[in-house]
Amino acid sequence: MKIEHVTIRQLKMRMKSPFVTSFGTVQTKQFLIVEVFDEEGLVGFGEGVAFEAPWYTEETLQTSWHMLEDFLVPIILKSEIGHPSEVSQLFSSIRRNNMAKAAIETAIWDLYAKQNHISLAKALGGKRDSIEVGVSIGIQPTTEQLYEKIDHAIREGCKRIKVKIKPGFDLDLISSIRKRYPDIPLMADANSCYTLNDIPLLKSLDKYNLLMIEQPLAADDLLQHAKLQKQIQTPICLDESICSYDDAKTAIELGSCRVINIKYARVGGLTEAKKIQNLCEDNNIKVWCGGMLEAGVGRAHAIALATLSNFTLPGDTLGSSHYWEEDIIYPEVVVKNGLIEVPEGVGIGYSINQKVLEKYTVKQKIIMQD
Ligand code: OSB
Ligand code: MG
Repeated sequence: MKIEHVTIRQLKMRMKSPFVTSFGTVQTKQFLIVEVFDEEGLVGFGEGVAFEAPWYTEETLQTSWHMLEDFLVPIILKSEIGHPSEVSQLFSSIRRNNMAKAAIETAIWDLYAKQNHISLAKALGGKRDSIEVGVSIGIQPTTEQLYEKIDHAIREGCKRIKVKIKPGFDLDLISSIRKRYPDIPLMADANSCYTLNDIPLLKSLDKYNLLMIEQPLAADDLLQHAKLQKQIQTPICLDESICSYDDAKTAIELGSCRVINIKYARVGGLTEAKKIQNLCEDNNIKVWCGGMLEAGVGRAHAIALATLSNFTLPGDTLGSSHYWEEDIIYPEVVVKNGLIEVPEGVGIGYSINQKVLEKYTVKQKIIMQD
């Protein structure tokens, strides 16, 4: 395929409630939507999910825009692409910047699926017609508010509950949740806020029967995670540490984790995400699909990814209305009894609500072949 032109948009949308982690808070969410057009006028959509500040990875909204405009889009416009799985290779001269790469790589996957009249899930080799959903609850101002969120998630049928922890909001928090909800499938996400000095604390979490603890240590601490996993029973799930297939391979070889949270954006796109899920499948590492508080386009890509065979655990991919008053896609993503039905339509399987898209666009640029 040949890409005829590309549009990059920056959108600004307000989330229903702020999302707080050990390092940052997001409420007004700015993100990118990339549209790739072929010569017939078909269009594929991708979402750039980097936040405004680099607390989750080193990328930001602005670095993504810069990478796309000045490097990634020009490469795409001058290439003949046989299959979307070739795109990450085209970007091999550009280091990291995975979320920027994923924004356009996923758009090309969507376009490819549309050109071939199949769903993105099918194009990826997906095996499921529905996916299981969990909830990720940010740090709450009070324990009462946290309980309210948990109660709500249980009522909605969420298949597992993840709570964010940070120093000072960890042991007592988990202990009181367990007292109140002895049997819920519960896990904790630390977003890298502990060090090996916290081994005693992390060990004492073992008695609360957590499904896993997500990213307890720093993103580049694969060796330390391996040391920690030897000393705690709770399975470690890596998130920020896994930015590529090679990272996953190293982590598995070292024994740094038993579970991986795969986010296509963090690893540079759907092709790399698929390679990681295959590697994990061959090595008995469980995986699930993480979230980046996406709007509809990014959410649709995550849903398609989660149909692959090794995504056996519920992901952080709730419905549109959990995050937004109105989404940029229709129909919106809906969760029923903790499940999302995978759409059967072509490409991402959801249509773009052009009016809503325009309404929240704060900046846009069309880049043509020269
Ligand atoms: O660590 O998984 C994370 C949100 C933003 C950045 C990092 C993370 C998260 C979440 C929420 O946990 C996932 C979601 O609901 O989209
Ligand atoms: Mg995480």
